[in-house]
Amino acid sequence: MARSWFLLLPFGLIVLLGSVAQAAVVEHTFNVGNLSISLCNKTARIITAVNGQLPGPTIEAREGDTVVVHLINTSPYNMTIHWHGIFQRGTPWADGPDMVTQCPVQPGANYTYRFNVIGQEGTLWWHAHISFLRATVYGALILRPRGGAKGYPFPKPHGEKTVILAEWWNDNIYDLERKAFREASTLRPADAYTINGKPGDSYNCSDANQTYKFQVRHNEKYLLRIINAALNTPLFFKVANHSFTVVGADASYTTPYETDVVVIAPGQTVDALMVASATVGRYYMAVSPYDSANLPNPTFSETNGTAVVEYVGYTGDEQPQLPPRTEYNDTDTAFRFLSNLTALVLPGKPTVPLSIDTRMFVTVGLGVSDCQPEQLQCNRSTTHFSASMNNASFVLPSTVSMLQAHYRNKSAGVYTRDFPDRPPVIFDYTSNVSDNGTMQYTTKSTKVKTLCYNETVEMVLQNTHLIAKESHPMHLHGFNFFVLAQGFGNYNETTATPQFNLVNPQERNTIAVPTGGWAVIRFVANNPGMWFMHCHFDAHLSIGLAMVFEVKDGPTEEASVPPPPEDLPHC
Ligand SMILES: *[C@@H]1O[C@H](CO)[C@@H](O)[C@H](O)[C@H]1NC(C)=O
Ligand SMILES: *[C@@H]1O[C@H](CO)[C@@H](O)[C@H](O)[C@H]1NC(C)=O
Ligand SMILES: *[C@@H]1O[C@H](CO)[C@@H](O)[C@H](O)[C@H]1NC(C)=O
Ligand SMILES: *[C@@H]1O[C@H](CO)[C@@H](O)[C@H](O)[C@H]1NC(C)=O
Ligand SMILES: *[C@@H]1O[C@H](CO)[C@@H](O)[C@H](O)[C@H]1NC(C)=O
Ligand SMILES: *[C@@H]1O[C@H](CO)[C@@H](O)[C@H](O)[C@H]1NC(C)=O
Ligand SMILES: *[C@@H]1O[C@H](CO)[C@@H](O)[C@H](O)[C@H]1NC(C)=O
Ligand SMILES: *[C@@H]1O[C@H](CO)[C@@H](O)[C@H](O)[C@H]1NC(C)=O
Ligand SMILES: *[C@@H]1O[C@H](CO)[C@@H](O)[C@H](O)[C@H]1NC(C)=O
Ligand SMILES: *[C@@H]1O[C@H](CO)[C@@H](O)[C@H](O)[C@H]1NC(C)=O
Ligand SMILES: *[C@@H]1O[C@H](CO)[C@@H](O)[C@H](O)[C@H]1NC(C)=O
Ligand SMILES: *[C@@H]1O[C@H](CO)[C@@H](O)[C@H](O)[C@H]1NC(C)=O
Ligand SMILES: [Cu+2]
Repeated sequence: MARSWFLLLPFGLIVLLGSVAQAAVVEHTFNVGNLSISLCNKTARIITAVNGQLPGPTIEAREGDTVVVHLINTSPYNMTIHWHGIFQRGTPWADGPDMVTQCPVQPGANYTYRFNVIGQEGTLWWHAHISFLRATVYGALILRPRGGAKGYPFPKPHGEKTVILAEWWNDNIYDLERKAFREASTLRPADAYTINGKPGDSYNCSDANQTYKFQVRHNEKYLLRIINAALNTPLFFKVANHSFTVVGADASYTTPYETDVVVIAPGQTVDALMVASATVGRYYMAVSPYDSANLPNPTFSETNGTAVVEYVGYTGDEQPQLPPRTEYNDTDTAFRFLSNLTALVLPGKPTVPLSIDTRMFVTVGLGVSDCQPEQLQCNRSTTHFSASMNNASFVLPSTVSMLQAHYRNKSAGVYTRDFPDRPPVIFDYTSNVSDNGTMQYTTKSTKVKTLCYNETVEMVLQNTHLIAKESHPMHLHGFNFFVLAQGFGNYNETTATPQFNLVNPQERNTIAVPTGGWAVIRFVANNPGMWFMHCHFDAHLSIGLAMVFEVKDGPTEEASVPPPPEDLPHC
């Protein structure tokens, strides 16, 4: 336990809570395999799922616990699991992204993920981090305070409800992805949005089993743990006749924020209190898409997913009420919600770094590139989509994981240390053409940004408008970051700096960079390893909207990448 004690020290939070609760080991076996399911279709089909469940099992732990998950892959596909939002300090081999921190667990093989939950409380989740299989391989990861629910920085709710939002395709998602890759085409929109694995009855699914039901008691207060597990779609979330008090996001407590709509991008979580204060009855909970591209003919599914909130004691059979619809292109509502959250400042919690060692300005967006050799059905006479950060379009290595190459000090042929701090060309990022095309044409590479242990980083994320402007949900592995400011248009340091929130900026692991706009984030590189940063739209990640931070070892053994676990999969 020597390592754990060292890791505890920087976190005054734990000292503050001063609980005598024993740290426990939370152990699960995840059998990833075929599940035959009939969802919104009388004909059953086979999906990939954990322990035959959709969503997969919920992991519940307390701050300070150790989580151990034995992954047994009986599916036909290569598999890895990512523990989204967990810092993995001291356990970088357990992070999970395919070919970044590990080779995949091949069909018939197994691997044990082991990590400690240190200094984190709130709602996180886990999901497959290989191909598009997270469409059906996902679940909640709930972190309670050491002393349990009485340790919340808000009055203990009467109950808690996990609300996992996702997208559902009627076809095999792996096959859809391979097809899109071979043809260099885009994935078609989902057939349904789901709440806790069920689409609800706005989709011609007459079967009552297709609607998830939440039971509540009149006047009781519930903590909703909302997770957006959708592959490609930010969502508006509402419950008819009810409003929310947001108390957390991405497992960081927030200043209580009152709202009747929650806006949540893929990869994000929101903890919100909801009082069952309406008339005893039945109400729809509904999710509908936020299409930040605001295209005249939206390419996404315009339907919405529903669940039912039913009051105990209600005996009627009226059709529940729907909440008022949020327009798919309502960027004002999205920005109001996403930009207004602030952190709940608690003694002992890390605060925003004020001195910066490394400043990066990173453009994020779409472009075009040549067909790759493996894209056999790619039409070579037409250009096709690519995505990039600072015009570098990321591809995964194929022979060894980046963390293995880093650990063995053998990066040659696996990655290069030249991820740029600036884009190659400065132009009007709100324009849909770059001055000479340089920012539109991208080439594939595996570039990392190397950081010294403990370096502080400020990154301006600037969305571009090339091909399309969109709100890209940028997710960083291994760290939370502080969001100092965000806005629309081109980032202007002179006007943005005075807006920086250095007092109580929201802390997140995924930032929905405003569409056609920018966001400024800061983090401390106090976690040695290889940490993926990428758009949490799988449709963009797969075409290169990613980079990796290589964080060097610190001065002590505890601040160094440990040897890999014995069962780490080989390629
Ligand atoms: C799982 O389903 C696939 C079809 O999607 C099938 O080819 C395979 O044999 C099944 N595997 C098992 C173990 O049933
Ligand atoms: C339902 O499943 C059948 C058999 O797989 C398929 O032919 C049909 O298109 C599906 N219906 C929908 C609405 O996806
Ligand atoms: C996990 O894999 C190892 C090595 O192949 C094997 O010996 C072991 O039986 C497997 N365990 C399970 C539970 O499948
Ligand atoms: C439901 O089915 C009807 C008739 O088959 C069709 O017109 C309608 O578009 C369907 N609605 C949805 C949301 O799929
Ligand atoms: C609905 O679910 C229940 C319980 O799982 C099951 O007994 C019943 O057969 C299902 N109904 C249909 C139409 O699938
Ligand atoms: C959900 O979709 C239906 C149409 O299928 C629409 O009538 C309703 O307004 C939508 N509700 C929300 C909350 O978006
Ligand atoms: C949203 O789209 C509708 C048409 O689909 C359009 O009338 C409206 O102006 C758009 N709103 C914004 C804010 O662009
Ligand atoms: C939230 O942000 C918007 C700007 O987008 C601002 O107008 C509004 O007053 C802020 N406050 C609240 C409580 O929404
Ligand atoms: C585009 O402009 C940049 C400078 O603005 C220059 O470095 C680059 O070579 C130009 N590229 C092409 C293809 O003209
Ligand atoms: C890393 O930063 C922390 C907080 O500023 C400091 O306490 C620690 O001594 C630093 N460690 C190293 C090796 O610089
Ligand atoms: C940034 O804002 C300042 C103050 O409004 C203005 O003078 C300057 O021209 C702007 N810079 C750019 C590059 O637009
Ligand atoms: C599965 O992983 C192995 C090891 O990395 C790799 O050789 C193989 O090509 C992968 N299979 C697929 C279908 O991607
Ligand atoms: Cu994106």
